[in-house]
Amino acid sequence: MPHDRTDDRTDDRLPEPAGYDGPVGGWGSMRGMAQVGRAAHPDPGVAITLARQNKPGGYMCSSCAWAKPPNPHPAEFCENGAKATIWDLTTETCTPEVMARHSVTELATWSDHDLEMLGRLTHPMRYDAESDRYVAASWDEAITAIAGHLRAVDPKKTCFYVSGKAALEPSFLFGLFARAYGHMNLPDSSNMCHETTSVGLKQVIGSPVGTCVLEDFEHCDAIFYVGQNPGTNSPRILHPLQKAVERGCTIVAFNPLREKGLLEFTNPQRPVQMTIGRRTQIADLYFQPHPGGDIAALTGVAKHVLAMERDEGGILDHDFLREHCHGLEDWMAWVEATPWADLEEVSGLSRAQMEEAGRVYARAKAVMGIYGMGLTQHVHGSDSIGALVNLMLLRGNIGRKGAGVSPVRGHSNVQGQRTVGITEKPELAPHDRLRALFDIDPPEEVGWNTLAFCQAALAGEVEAYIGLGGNLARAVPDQPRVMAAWRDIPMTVHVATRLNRTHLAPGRQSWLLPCLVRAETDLQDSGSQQVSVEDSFSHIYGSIGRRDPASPHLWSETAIVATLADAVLDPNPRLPWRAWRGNYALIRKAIEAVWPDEFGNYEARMNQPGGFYRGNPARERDWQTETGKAQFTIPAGLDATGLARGVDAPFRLITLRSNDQFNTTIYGMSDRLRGIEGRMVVMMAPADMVAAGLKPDDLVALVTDSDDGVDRRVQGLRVVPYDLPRGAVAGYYPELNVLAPLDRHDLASGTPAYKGIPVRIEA
Ligand SMILES: Nc1nc2c(c(=O)[nH]1)N[C@H]1C(S)=C(S)[C@@H](COP(=O)(O)OP(=O)(O)OC[C@H]3O[C@@H](n4cnc5c(=O)[nH]c(N)nc54)[C@H](O)[C@@H]3O)O[C@H]1N2
Ligand SMILES: Nc1nc2c(c(=O)[nH]1)N[C@H]1C(S)=C(S)[C@@H](COP(=O)(O)OP(=O)(O)OC[C@H]3O[C@@H](n4cnc5c(=O)[nH]c(N)nc54)[C@H](O)[C@@H]3O)O[C@H]1N2
Ligand SMILES: [Mo]
Repeated sequence: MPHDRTDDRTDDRLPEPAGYDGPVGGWGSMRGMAQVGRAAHPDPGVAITLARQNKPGGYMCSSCAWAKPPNPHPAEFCENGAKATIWDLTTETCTPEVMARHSVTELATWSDHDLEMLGRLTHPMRYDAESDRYVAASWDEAITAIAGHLRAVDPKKTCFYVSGKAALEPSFLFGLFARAYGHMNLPDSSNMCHETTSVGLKQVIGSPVGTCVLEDFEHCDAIFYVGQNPGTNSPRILHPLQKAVERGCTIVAFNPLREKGLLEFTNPQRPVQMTIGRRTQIADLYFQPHPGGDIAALTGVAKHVLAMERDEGGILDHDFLREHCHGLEDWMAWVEATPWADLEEVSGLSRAQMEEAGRVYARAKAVMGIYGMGLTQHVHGSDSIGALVNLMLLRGNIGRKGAGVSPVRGHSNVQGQRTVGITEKPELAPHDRLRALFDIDPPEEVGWNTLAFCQAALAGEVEAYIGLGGNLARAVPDQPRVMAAWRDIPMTVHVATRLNRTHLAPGRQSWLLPCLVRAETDLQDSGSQQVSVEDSFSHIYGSIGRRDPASPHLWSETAIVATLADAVLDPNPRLPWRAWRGNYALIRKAIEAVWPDEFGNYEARMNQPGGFYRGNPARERDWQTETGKAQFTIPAGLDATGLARGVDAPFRLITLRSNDQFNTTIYGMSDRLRGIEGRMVVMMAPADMVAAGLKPDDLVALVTDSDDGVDRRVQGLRVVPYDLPRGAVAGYYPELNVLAPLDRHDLASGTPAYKGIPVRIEA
């Protein structure tokens, strides 16, 4: 039977869960920005950049991938977008002199926060094994050495990684360079993130990306909000959510943790609210499933919708189901055969709760399904997306106004990188057109994604790694094992803005290539350059930087990629790397030539207010699936963790983000919205603490429950009582990446199961 948590909440013998009394926006968010501002010592011009942030003709925030509305607020940025800009525009510099003072072995003992606090990288640097230090080098030296190595090794044993920040122009060139050179080993940060969407959503509706646009928020009557934390990870979504709520839209949240952003919000853009402190309650219904309980929970909701159809009729959209869907009968038979007791046991919700959500769903004319990492980062993540889509299909909630599925993307251009060819799968890139346009011969076998690359590194099969941003050896599962293997890679190259832990596992030859951030002026032969990015709603925007670069030695990502490609590849007049480097409009012309339908009139349209929409067939109910229809899914298992209750480890660990970090970039130690200070913590249900004889602030170790012989443990974690279901524990990424086994991942897409890790607690 599901555990009734209301008893816990009223039981005053239990420790009081941590929490935050203030609202999400409002003055608290202002203070959060100011703290990072003080610590990061930004350039005084940062205020001007913030005023232009996310507006036409301005600079597009490099933090999350939320939309940039056509009619922006006076200050169209959030607490965490401001932090990202302030962080990028620090006046602190990590020069060769600074690096001369610390060996790499010493730096490896520093925290992630302290490493990045050294400031912006200013010079190209080479790792010198003898002194165990990074030392200054010239660009010429770096390019010559890197190109020499690449020309000497088997391209199929090299890897070009992209973290989701790099804009469309450098990403397109990077993918083209890889294919011309001879490989498709193009892992992307999205392999750890929304790859589940790229594969799982594609399977069921034929689209690897969401079907919603910003206007849908003005027309929906209900939003099912599953496994995403808007207050921290996409705060600007709170504006349309707030407006929707004020219009009468019902928000139904599914999240094991009570997340402040989903509970209430004060809009810092509305001065009246700021002064009188009026808060909008966001979620009307807040359900706390077990980690991995969503397949069962959403199936329970659907089961009730089917029951309502039987009892009342007129609930299902029969025309839509007949014309547009495949697999309904089989799926219905499976739902009928799945007992409520199983759905309750696995989801952790009561039948009454699932029925309540079912009634909201059935009464709403248009429903949006919004989701994030709580759905994607599971062993059955793709099936979890399938379960959400099953529910949406019942009433034709895909492909019409105010309805649809909306994955909230991570990095600011992570979706766009896929659009312009960053993929290890040949069928996802138009190779025929690439052949015809550029006279190259792209390989036709599948390359490495992040998982395959880690496995290749562990097997000692990698000859060279180039990272266009990111902190890959810190972000992956089984982090210490993978990091140790990196040191054996013959050459590692990092295009980066700040020092991070991956740089401290230098390969036998290793280079740091410092680049501009998006807010900085990018001057090339033809003048100051723009770049462009794509958001979660498939809208593409131009972005221009106007701050002075942190150092005169910085190159843009585009210049670095183009120069390297030019040095590595044999001359080919169809690949004018130097001209591309000199004028990014020519790169956009090339992108337009490859994808004319999506990018027609690119140059002119990217600067229009709200950017331009590249279209999505599923939004028009054109289903590019195997059957040509939207597909009902019967999941491989009811429990998305793939674990068995009562048999596997007693606790399921969720690793997630605090309000003071952007992935592995740690701005500070305070998780304001959860009322938690410090990062080495484990959040636990008060009743579980009592059952285990633990008190707040006790120190414990988490140990992964696995039988593969690897000892995965993290010690010194402070116990924090928190409002989450019994049996669930939570803590911060990347400190807990030690605990995630590499071989636990979404079965369809390889996305690591960073949520629902089986763990034990030891004193
Ligand atoms: N400020 C800031 N913004 C960011 C980032 C950042 O680090 N900082 N990172 C960016 C990136 S790359 C990404 S991908 C996104 C990530 O944004 P999110 O998708 O919000 O990612 P997480 O912080 O991992 O939080 C996942 C949420 O899912 C919940 N959850 C965990 N397990 C389950 C489950 O089994 N079921 C359900 N229903 N919920 C669950 C957690 O409690 C948490 O609220 O944010 C992007 N934006
Ligand atoms: N346990 C656990 N692990 C996770 C996750 C989780 O929820 N739990 N989430 C996963 C997810 S969703 C993601 S997306 C990955 C993130 O993985 P990555 O994208 O690889 O990591 P980031 O922390 O975003 O990378 C930060 C580094 O990027 C560099 N950088 C910053 N800005 C720029 C720039 O403008 N240009 C260039 N060239 N470099 C720049 C800086 O050097 C900085 O140190 O982590 C994954 N790992
Ligand atoms: Mo992500």
